[in-house]
Order: sequence, then structure tokens, then C-alpha cells
Amino acid sequence: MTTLLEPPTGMFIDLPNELEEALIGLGSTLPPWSVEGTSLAYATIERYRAALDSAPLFEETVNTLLRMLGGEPGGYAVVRLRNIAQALGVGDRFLRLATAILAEVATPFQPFRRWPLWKELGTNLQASPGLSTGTGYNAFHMDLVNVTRPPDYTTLLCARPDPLGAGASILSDARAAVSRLTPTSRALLTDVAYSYGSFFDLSDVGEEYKPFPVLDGAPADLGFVRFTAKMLSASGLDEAHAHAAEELAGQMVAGQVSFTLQRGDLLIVNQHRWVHGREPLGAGQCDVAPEERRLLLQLFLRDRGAVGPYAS
Ligand SMILES: O=C(O)CCC(=O)C(=O)O
Ligand SMILES: [Fe+2]
Repeated sequence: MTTLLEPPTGMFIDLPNELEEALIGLGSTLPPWSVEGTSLAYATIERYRAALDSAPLFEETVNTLLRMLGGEPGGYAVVRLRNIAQALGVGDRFLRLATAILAEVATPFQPFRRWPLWKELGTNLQASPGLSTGTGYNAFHMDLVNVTRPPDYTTLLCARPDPLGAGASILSDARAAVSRLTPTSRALLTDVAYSYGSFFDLSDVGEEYKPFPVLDGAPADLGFVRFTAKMLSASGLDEAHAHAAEELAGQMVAGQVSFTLQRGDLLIVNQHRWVHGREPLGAGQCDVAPEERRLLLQLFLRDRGAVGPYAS
């Protein structure tokens, strides 16, 4: 059949009606998941797979998703589970289904042991605006930039969009941004000169990486463009290296796409290829009741068998 298809560039997956209906039915039958160490238990993966395999067009849909997530220019996808969220709510039944779908991409795991598998990212008016739960612009970054083995995928499930209609997600093809840089900047970005953040209570992400190079020279599916715009203001960064990283930040913005996640949308980002962030939430959050403010749930994925020369 169509094995030579280019990766789709639409990046949104609307489920066929018959699959949606089957998943709504299955949502009530999936058992709670178990975690083994820091990963979704193998028994749960098998159990969920056996259940979803019977759903019409599930395999085809997963194949489409995998094509969107891998290979150039792919690297992110939004699976629209809006009707399922409408039917089931966004509680346990919905999270089990989302977990089952993601387990077909890679293994859900829990790098922050102190938080549950799905970590709530709510809206906190007291948080620094640019941080996860803040209300401001969250500039381009990859998650867990300062570890030797960052999660291969980061995923964000929208439980509640900003009622003020803002907070769009921003995405950019980091590899394409790098390709538009001058050779001088690219060379500077290979230097082990960048640092960001702390390393605390993390599991299965390797060691703290400090300082790190932005470009590691590894093939795209193994290495990373280790970037967070937040490191630009880190102390100790010399002017030449800061300038190269700023140029990269500029190219990421120049190539960005943006869209606003709706309730039930599941964004999956391949961290080897794309960076992500968020536009500011709507002004006037203090007039929105706390339980109505934007709420995302975050889950990380680890590629199966991802233990190569660039992992440690
Ligand atoms: O709020 C968002 O949409 C993105 C949050 C994020 O990227 C993060 O917490 O790492
Ligand atoms: Fe993030």
C-alpha cells in the first residue's frame, strides 16, 4: 500500500467516528494502570493494547501518528480526543485511554517520582509568569534540558483551555532552525558552554548535564537540540555563546507554528526534533475562578530500546 507516503504535515489527528465510538465504550472497561519502577507496567501496556487492538482503525491511526512524530519534517502531533472528553469527562477513564494511546508511541514514565504519572499543570497567579504554571509567555524550550537522557517525548493533554481564549501552544522545528544558522553560530552551539536549572529527585533521565552543548552532533533521532530560551539569561554565559543561542531562539520564533489546545486535545512532541512553549494566557485571570483556569496534564515518554551511544 502507501509505504512511501511523505510524513503528513497537518499534524492534527481527528479520529474516525467508528474508532471514537469504540474508544468511548472501551474507556469504561480499561483497568487502572500500574507503575513498575518509574515506567508504566508492562502488564498494563499489554492489557491496554489488547483492548485497543480490537477497535476499528486503531492500528491505522497509530501508524499515522507515528509517521507524524518521526522523520523530517515531522516531530509533533495533536490527537483530538474532544468528543471522547465530552462523552467520558477528563477523569480516570479518559486518562486511561490517553495513556493507552501514548503507550503505542513509547513507554509512559515518571521522571519526577514525587508527581503522579500525569502531572497537573494548572494556572498559578503567584508563579513566575514564564514558568509552566505561570500566566505569561513560556518561551521555546525542551523539557528536562539539563539531563543526559531527556524524555524522548513530552505530551500535554488539555483538560481545560484558558477560558479567556488565550495561551496558544507554540511549536518549532528545532532542526530546521539550526539549519538556518550561520556556520559560526552552529560551531559555537557545539561547545559545552550552556547551563540551565537544577537537578533534583529525577529518575531515568541519566545524569545532570552541566554545562551542556546545544548541539551534540548525534543523529537527529538520538541527539537533541538542547535548548531552552531561559538559559539565555543564565549568568556566566559569554557574549559569543549567548549571541549564537539568541540567533537560534530567533530562528525558532521565525519558524513557529501555533494553535490553541481545546479540551481533550493531546499534544505529543518529539523532543529530538521540535521545541515547544506557550503564548501568554488572557489578561484578567484574577477574575476567573481558580477551578475554571487553564489546566493541562503532562506525561513523558521514553522510546523503547533507546539505549544507544548517545544515551547514558
Ligand atoms: O503551558 C503550556 O502550554 C506549556 C507548558 C510547558 O511547556 C511545560 O510546563 O514544560
Ligand atoms: Fe515544556
